[in-house]
Amino acid sequence: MPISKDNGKNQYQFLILNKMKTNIQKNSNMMKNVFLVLLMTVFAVSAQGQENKNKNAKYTTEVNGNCEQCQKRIQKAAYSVPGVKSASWDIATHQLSLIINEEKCSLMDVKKAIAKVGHDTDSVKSTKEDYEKLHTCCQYDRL
Ligand SMILES: [Cu+2]
Repeated sequence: MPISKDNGKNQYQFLILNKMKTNIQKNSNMMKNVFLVLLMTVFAVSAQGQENKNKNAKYTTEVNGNCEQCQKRIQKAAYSVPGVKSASWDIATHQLSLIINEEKCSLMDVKKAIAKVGHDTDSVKSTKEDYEKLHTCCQYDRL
């Protein structure tokens, strides 16, 4: 009889140990799940960040200027900005057509570079000094 009594006690201990084991397993599974969810969130956020950036964003924007020399100067300034793939300024319409990689630059960066060489854009204007550095034939009428 004492044997079976011991057996009963051992079985009980065994059951408790097993329950503890499953609890530990459940907890580590839960930790794995929490980790996976965190990982997926990080991926989702970084993927979204890149989705918003267009590698071939097209823009048309107004830039003031006069002649062929202005055209060269404006286009050269635009191409000096990393990420500018195409820049073409029309003498007659004053429209600058751009294709830019928005992972590397923004339209604002291009406008700043153009204003720096003396040409006013719709939102970024040249300083008086930068404008006056232009050849007199290139000094367009400022609005
Ligand atoms: Cu000019």
